[in-house]
Amino acid sequence: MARGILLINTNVARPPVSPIGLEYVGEALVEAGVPVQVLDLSFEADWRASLAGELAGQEPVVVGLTVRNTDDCSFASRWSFLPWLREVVIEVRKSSDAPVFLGGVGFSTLPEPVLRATQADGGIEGDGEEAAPALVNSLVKGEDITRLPGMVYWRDGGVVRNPRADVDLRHLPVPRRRLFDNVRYQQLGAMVGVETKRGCRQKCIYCADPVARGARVRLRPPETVVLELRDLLEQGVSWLHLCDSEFNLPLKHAKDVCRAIIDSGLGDRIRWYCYCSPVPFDRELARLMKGAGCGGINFGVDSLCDEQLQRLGRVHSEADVQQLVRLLRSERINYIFDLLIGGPGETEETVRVTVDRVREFGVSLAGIAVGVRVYPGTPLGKAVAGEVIREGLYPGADDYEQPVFYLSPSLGGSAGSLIERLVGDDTRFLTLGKPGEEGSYNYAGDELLSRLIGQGARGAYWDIIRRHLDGDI
Ligand code: B12
Repeated sequence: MARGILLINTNVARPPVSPIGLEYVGEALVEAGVPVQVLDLSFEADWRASLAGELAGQEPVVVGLTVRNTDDCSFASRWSFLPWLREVVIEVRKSSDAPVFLGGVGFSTLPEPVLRATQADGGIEGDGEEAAPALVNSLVKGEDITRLPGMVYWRDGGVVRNPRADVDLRHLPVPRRRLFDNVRYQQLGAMVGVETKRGCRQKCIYCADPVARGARVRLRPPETVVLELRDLLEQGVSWLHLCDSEFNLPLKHAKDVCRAIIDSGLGDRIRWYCYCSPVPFDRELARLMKGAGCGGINFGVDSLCDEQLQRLGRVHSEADVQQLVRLLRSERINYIFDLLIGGPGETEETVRVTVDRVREFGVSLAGIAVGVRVYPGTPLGKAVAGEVIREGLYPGADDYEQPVFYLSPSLGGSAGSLIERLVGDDTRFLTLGKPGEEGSYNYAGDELLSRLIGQGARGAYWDIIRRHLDGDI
């Protein structure tokens, strides 16, 4: 391959998630005139042979791997994907002398630990649309890459991280979405991703989003979102998942995007799912979202106990959530509430209050994750680094190459049995357990979910699990 790049999707979890991040980078590279080759390991039965075949007789300037997930973020399984990524890096090096560079939201969340664990040559932190073409051009010209924004590289055995440069989404061309086989992803039950913005200015103490994407919110013009949706639909892709961390932040943008979809006539031809914050969420938004094809919403509720919500840095209250439930019910919106149990200050009492209120408010479906993933750079990570928090860490936070979790010491070893006791056999609760466990909504390798999809089930994975537990499928 002449002076180009080989992009490899390393996310092989089932049910699958299409590699939107790598596709956006790839389309930007094509736009910049860089020869692009892609290899999607998600579809390769013998990935070593496919990799060797792809590299045979080729001399790419660089090989780019996307690192979407560092692990499954479940305290119950603590399944790290870094050993797998290390294997891919080793395998690439058997067939090529090209440097191996990493990128992706998982990489951007933990750049140094991921680089150390995989021993790749470097990586790009944050947005890839401008950084990847800059990297290839610098390598082609033999220029120094250590000055490029977002570059993460080795120097004298240490890892150096250059400040990130956020792309202005208003000026990006509409991605063509033709580098990866999104139709095949959809056939395997994936909801194909689309973004409407990047960045989040909320201050939730555990969340890595402001770390990985920045705290400045950058909006895509709604018309370009619609053009991308229309193009995907013309290719046969109609099941979608928005990749915004919270679709309703800011509220006006969410409404503008929905109105643009409705005005374009796409609302009843596509079905999409998304994440939302419990506030701000009003009736107008609910109606617009439905009209624009929204099939279900995953709300990051975390807790239904005000003191705990404040400790987590959340801005909503239990009263806001109660009001939200009424609104969702009256507008017949399909939803799940994500609960996060075990943060700093959590006690058996605050957990009991939360579980009781799920029933009292009449919440139709709630997913419970026990144990908070700790990331450096978040308020929680900083409290751990500053030794403000010393207990409740699993394993210790001196080794971020392992997934690190925090669990409030006052719950300690009894958290699992406490949840079992409080929830009983109430099927309105799912738990973030190991992939494939009955009632678990861990999607990183869920055979039951894959089987249900194989039998024709479609939609958000939590919705498929819910319908299965209800005996509908
Ligand atoms: C939407 C979403 C989902 C949807 C996916 C639907 C879909 N079709 O995409 C669903 C609900 C299915 C889902 C599931 C899971 N998810 Co999820 N998800 C997200 C979310 C909100 C968006 C990800 C995304 O696509 N972003 C948009 C793209 C464009 O951005 P990007 O990938 O970062 O790519 C950019 C750059 O990173 C860079 N880049 C990307 N690749 C490369 C490669 C190179 C070489 C370079 C140079 C640059 C580069 O350029 C791109 C463009 O600028 C993120 C949180 C977030 N805000 O990012 C979590 C997130 C990625 N998910 C996460 C997790 C843990 C999971 C699950 C494992 C949970 C579980 N146990 O079930 C599963 C995994 C499923 C799977 N098979 O992978 C974590 C990963 C954290 C970590 N430590 O790695 C995140 C970060 C959320 C969080 N903070 O906890 N998820």
